[in-house]
Amino acid sequence: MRIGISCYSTFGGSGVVATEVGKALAARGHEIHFFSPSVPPRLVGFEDRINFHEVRASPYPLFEDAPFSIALGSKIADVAEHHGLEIIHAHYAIPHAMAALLARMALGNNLKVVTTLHGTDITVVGSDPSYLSMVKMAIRESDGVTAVSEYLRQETIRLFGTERVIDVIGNFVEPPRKGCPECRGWLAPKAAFVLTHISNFRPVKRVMDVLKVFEQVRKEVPARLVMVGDGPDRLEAEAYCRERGFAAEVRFTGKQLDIDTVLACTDLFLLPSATESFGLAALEAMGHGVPVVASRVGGLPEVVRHGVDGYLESLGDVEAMAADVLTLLRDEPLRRAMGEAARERALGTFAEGPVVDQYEALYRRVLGYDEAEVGRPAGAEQHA
Ligand code: GMT
Repeated sequence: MRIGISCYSTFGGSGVVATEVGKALAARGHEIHFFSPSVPPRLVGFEDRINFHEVRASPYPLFEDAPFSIALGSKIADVAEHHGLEIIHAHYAIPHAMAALLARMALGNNLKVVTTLHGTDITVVGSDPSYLSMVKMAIRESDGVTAVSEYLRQETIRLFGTERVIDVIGNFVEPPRKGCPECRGWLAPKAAFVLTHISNFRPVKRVMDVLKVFEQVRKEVPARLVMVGDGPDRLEAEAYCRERGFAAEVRFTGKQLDIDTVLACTDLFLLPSATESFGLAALEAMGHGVPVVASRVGGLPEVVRHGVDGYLESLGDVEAMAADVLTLLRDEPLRRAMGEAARERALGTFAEGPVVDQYEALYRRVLGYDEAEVGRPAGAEQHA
């Protein structure tokens, strides 16, 4: 198949998932065209059948903001026409799904649109009155819609009152690369435990809860906290560590592409988010055999099993989270058993192959490949 993928080029999970799905599809023989304002961080290296199209909205004195959605729709339509794209897969509804629908219109309906809902495109921004009608329209008009968890599927139905079929296709992790033996020494003294948090430091991630949990833990056991990522709440977080006198025990690394190296040095992962449709960062930690302590919100219970791969506590209950962390740090056999269960779950239930199979099956369904042997678009034979 010839497939377009539009996504954000930030470090966020939706861009990561879109890039990894595209790479896996290319490895299976499909032709992939990525659309984004810049190269997504995980799209490194030169690989066969992978193409990248930079999307730029030209400025004009009349525009308050250059209209990115129109530039994206235009680029998709152009590439679809000249490269014979059959499908455009929009990751994150705003504005990718609307731009894909515009491109489909421009092409006289000669393009199928699949939209993957990732979370805040529904739960936070999507339900904002300034976007609601358009997100609703995108869900209704896409040829296929997926949500990354059952929670997100149900939230979409609740918030948008849609009756359309939404397939749940979860996220995945690849087996982690080996860590770097010296790195642990850079992060913590020999006897200290390493706790890690990875996010975009937006209010929804509740980074102050991460610090409050750590503040309690450090009083009981030697530990270091690694804060990976960047975003609006970083300054407040750094100031808090200084004011409370434990700044030397917290390392703010900023954005990191190589999270495998950090996770390979980690004893426990913290994710106390206000909401999380899936929690890809938690799954990535689990892939490294790292147990997770998180809030019991959104789709997190579909990823982390309470008492098996880690612990889930009520939103904002930093006391309970700190107690869980201490239980795990003080009981090495328990920590190892939970880490092993987490690794098995991540690399088994959330393995790449079955997830990519589901996306491929969805594309075939929207293209009608399974119904009609005759009249399939040219080039489809090798994937029949
Ligand atoms: O948090 C965001 O708004 C960013 C978004 C993203 O682009 O990474 O995250 C969402 O998509 C991820 C990938 O599917 C999920 O793992 C995250 O749980 C989800 N974030 C939220 O629901 C807060």
